[in-house]
Amino acid sequence: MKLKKALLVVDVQNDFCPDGALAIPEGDKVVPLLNKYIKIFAKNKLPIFASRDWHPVKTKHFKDFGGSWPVHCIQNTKGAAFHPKLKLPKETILLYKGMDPGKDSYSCFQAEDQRGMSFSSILKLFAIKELYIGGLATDYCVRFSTHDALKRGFKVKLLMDGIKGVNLKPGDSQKAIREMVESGAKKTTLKDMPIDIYGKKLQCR
Ligand code: VGL
Ligand code: ZN
Repeated sequence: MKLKKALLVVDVQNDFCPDGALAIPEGDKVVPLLNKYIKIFAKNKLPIFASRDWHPVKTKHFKDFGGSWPVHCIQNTKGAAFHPKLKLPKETILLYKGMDPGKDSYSCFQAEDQRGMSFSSILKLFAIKELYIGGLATDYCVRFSTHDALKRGFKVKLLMDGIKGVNLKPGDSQKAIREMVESGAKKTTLKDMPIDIYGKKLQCR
């Protein structure tokens, strides 16, 4: 069966890249790979979503207010901007998450577009059945988004060459990957993509 696919690029923002406020080791390494996935989806006229962690100045998500994290991805700051080398086409659907000052939210299923439409409503509108998920961080937003997607009945392809983790504890990312796969996510890499630049068209309704 051919399922309608979409790409979800998670939180590829300056603060999650080297020199950022919550730097993920080699976080920026995903950028050229994700740009290739973006090109494939754009060529095939399939939806591309890009989320941003988008926090208010005061939130329980931050250490200063009882949470786990240094201050990062404050709305409309350079730290919250996409990595400058990430090439998002103008049709990209932008998602925002983490605006609630009262709680942590890591999943893109708690994200919304600029008009306040939830990610799941948009997926429904486009009749998307399968999500290709990459970005940052493997052990947080990618993990929570993947589990939520699977719980809601979406198929998930995890972009193994397009994810990097925080690893607060060593091995967190490996554990996250193992759990995502156990829950039904399938691993994929760029060279597995049935893409036109490799001589085959991406099959899709
Ligand atoms: C994230 C840590 C803190 C994420 C967000 O999007 O993965 N991680 N805030
Ligand atoms: Zn955050």
